[in-house]
Amino acid sequence: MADLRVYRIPFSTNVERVALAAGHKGLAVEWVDVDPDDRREVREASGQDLVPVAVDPDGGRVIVDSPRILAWIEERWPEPSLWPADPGEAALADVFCHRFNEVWKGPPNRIAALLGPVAFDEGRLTDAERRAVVDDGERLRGWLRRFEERLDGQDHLCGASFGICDVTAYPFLRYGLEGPPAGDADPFHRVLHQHGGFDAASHPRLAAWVERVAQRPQA
Ligand SMILES: N[C@@H](CCC(=O)N[C@@H](CS)C(=O)NCC(=O)O)C(=O)O
Repeated sequence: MADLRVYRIPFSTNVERVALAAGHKGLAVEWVDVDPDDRREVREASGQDLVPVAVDPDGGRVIVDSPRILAWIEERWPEPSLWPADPGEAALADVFCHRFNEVWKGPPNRIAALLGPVAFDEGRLTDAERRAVVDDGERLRGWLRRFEERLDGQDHLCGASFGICDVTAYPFLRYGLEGPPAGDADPFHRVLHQHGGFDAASHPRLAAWVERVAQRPQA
């Protein structure tokens, strides 16, 4: 029997967080593949449309929102840990993840909303919208420098070991290096690559970190 059941859609960044966390802990996940254009199954299970949704097969507890799912996984299967053992470091890791979710995602989300899900045509933007895209792109690229600095002398965002900061950030930052894979038409991922792109020459430590985390097991 699987340790947990998780609803997913293809190429979902937030689902990949759960796959990385479960892989780290050696958990068996029963994946429920959902048609991105037909969310009835997710809605019936959780009362909302977004994935990931995790279900505890024993208790039937349903958890939505990837940060909550990750916290639940850590509580239920504490070893190997995703959070640093030192309480102060663990608190800082939480601050990082909160900021990543609440602040870092802002610019690419705003750019994707302006460009629209299909058209992706910057030519039809007003001057003010185009300036907003430029500003948000600069913000995103500016923050890349901070990740590069953070990785000076350490292999992972939380410190020496792989942990919750890597799980939280990798599924998004990877698009800066790699670009969306074939079949991934999500405009948000395209924005991450076009406006937050980097390579081994511009950001060697960040690029090496993407390659390193890509080797991690995923459930
Ligand atoms: N805060 C939620 C966001 C979940 C979310 O936005 N999921 C995306 C996939 S990564 C989704 O289901 N989007 C709806 C859609 O693509 O139609 C989390 O972290 O799990």
